[in-house]
Amino acid sequence: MSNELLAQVAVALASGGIRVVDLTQTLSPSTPVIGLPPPIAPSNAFRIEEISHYDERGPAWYWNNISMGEHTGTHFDAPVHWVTGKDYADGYTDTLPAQRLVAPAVVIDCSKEAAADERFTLQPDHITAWEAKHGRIPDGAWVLMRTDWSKRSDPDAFLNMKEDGPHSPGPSVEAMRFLVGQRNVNGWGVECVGTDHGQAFMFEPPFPAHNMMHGAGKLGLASLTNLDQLPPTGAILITPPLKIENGSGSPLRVLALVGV
Ligand code: 23J
Ligand code: MN
Repeated sequence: MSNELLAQVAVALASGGIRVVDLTQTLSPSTPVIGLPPPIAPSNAFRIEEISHYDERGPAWYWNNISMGEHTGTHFDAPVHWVTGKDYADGYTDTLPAQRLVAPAVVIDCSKEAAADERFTLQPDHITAWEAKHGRIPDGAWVLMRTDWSKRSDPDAFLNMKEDGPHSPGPSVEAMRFLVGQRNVNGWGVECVGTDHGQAFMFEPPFPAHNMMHGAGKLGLASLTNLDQLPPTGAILITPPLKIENGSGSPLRVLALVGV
């Protein structure tokens, strides 16, 4: 049976019956990086240096050296990223079960709310209203918060740092408590620079998406784009992070399979 299913998937991929949507932002030196106030240590931006470009340094080849913080651009948050997830032996980039890296996704469209209020906070009510329309969030599914925030191409507008911290949408403590306690999700994904609300440093507990999701062994995806090209249910995400030894996360390519 599963061989037949895969054969059908192969035909659909070849014929365009399954569309592959790229949910990844291009990685460049101007890719925005999360800003945390001193004395908190900063994360390095993406750097790229040419090794050779079909020249005297390497006559027939082009390649680069790259470096960056693990949490740069479109990236994966592993459970051990947060202190609440530190004891998951299978919570590192190199120990996560591969089975969790291909999973269904649901998309909660908050684009109108985020356009009206750049500090829009997702509540459990929004999730249950979504479920009343689209059905219960399936076990093992990613929950993705669409805000159209990725359409902010200017890095300053994307980070939207103000005197009282970043103004960007994200989930409430109660929304995270609901998804972690009442549903069996694979993880939580967003379009903003991090999985938490811009003001989440002031929430109780602080950074609930990180604190509660990773505390429950769940995964995170940040700086996603093209969520407006996904259906509310039915997409399948392919999200393998780099297999960094003892890694807390990594930049990655996120692909969605979508039925046409
Ligand atoms: C470290 C501290 C706070 C936050 C983050 C990292 C992230 O958003 C991240 O990329 O994991 S909020
Ligand atoms: Mn991160």
